[in-house]
Amino acid sequence: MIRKIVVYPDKRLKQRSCEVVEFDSTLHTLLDDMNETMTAKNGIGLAAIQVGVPLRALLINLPDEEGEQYPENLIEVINPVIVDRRGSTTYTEGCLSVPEYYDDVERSEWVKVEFQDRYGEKKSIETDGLLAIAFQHEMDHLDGHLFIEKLSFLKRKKFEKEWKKKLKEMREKKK
Ligand code: Y12
Ligand code: CO
Repeated sequence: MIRKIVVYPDKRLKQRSCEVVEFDSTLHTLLDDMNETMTAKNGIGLAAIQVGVPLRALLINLPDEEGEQYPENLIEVINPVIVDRRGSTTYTEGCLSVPEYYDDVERSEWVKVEFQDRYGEKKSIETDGLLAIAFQHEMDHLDGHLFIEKLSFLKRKKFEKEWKKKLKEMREKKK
């Protein structure tokens, strides 16, 4: 089932998500629905809070060089922790909860992440490039942070002004 995406400035996006303790059918349905929602919205990453569920669960599915996404490339990540990080890199990020806005964000270039899969099995990944960026972006959601918080003061001010205008236009269109 496709779930509704929570959009900025919804206050749910600011909350810290809770650790997953039950690796049961409710979690599996959530992950399946998140995957369906992410695919339907052309996303490459999605955290549970973006569909309104405050659990430390996220998905990443990076496209290949042709821009195609494949189910076998889906990574399901539960209770992740970054245990090591190195370097720094900048990438133009976007987020399904802040649609149509993209900006440059600086993050660690390489990360080692320990997490669990949907069955509670412990996993570890060492990665760089787009996957490292996606892990960091999605893990920020678990702590109630959005990429727009990393913008400079002036860029953030400009964003807030444009966003208010956009929300007003959307509300007027609905009338
Ligand atoms: C690198 C940078 C950021 C991430 C986090 C995951 N971000 C996304 O998956 C962003 C998706 C996105 C998709 C959009 O397209 C549609 O909604 C159809 C989009 O455009 C609009 O909203 C019009 C914006 C963002 C991982 C790796
Ligand atoms: Co996001």
